[in-house]
Amino acid sequence: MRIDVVTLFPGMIAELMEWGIVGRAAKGGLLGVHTWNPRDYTRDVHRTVDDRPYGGGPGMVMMVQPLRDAIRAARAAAPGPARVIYLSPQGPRFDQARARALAEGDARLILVAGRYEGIDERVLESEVDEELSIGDYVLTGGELAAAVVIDAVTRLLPGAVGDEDSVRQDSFATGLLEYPQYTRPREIDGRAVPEVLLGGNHLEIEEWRFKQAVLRTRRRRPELLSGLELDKQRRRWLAELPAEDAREPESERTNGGNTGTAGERS
Ligand code: 4G1
Repeated sequence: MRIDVVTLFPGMIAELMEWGIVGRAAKGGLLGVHTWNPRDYTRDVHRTVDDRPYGGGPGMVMMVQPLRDAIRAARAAAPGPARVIYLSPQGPRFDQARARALAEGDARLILVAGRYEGIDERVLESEVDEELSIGDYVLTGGELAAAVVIDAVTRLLPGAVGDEDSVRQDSFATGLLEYPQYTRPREIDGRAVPEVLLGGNHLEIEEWRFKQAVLRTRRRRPELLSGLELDKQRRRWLAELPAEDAREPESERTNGGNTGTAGERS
């Protein structure tokens, strides 16, 4: 898959391409990422990329001409359909379903990362096909949002993750949060690994993990349970759970009220 990123800070995207599964996908040719810097499309000696907002007020807006030329250059760089996506707090939330749709679609992606107070509304209207937001908080730029999209989409490309099974079974693919994980040692400060995981009874382990995942999801993210689709086995296991679960220890969900205040015992 080809992904183009229009950004004033291409180094932020280049860094992402060096590491882990995304790095391997890029090196293996599964993923091709190209960056387009509006600064390279400026025409003045100062290479200006920002401009003042009409109406006044604080902050600057991305200058129209360099941004527009960079987006158009990205569009022209390869044939075939492209989706120009502006990462923006005004967009619908980017979630796993959207990641799947982008990974499975035929269109290549052109991700536009904003800076300053964002982009001119008319550039949005004429050059951008859709907007996506990674969440509700203030950022200094759209690059991290673009990185989130690249990461989430890349791991869904066939062959990107070594173990396809882990992609199929992971949280959101199953519709549930993850069950608790344990590794060596068998005991830490008197806290043992649950016995069932040591027994080697794979059906029993699968049942325990499923029930743990449901209990966690019900307590922490109950809204995820509404659309859940289960096979016969899992429907049976679900029916065995108590209607209201015995309280998960608070320490599993929070930091136990530890505010980090020096000298406080939690
Ligand atoms: C108003 C957050 C402004 C931010 C309200 C999630 C945030 C891109 C995202 C902002 C950005 C809220 C995102 C804000 C983002 C222009 C340059 C927009 C950076 C910019 C809640 C600054 N998902 N934010 N404005 O953060 O690009 O994609």
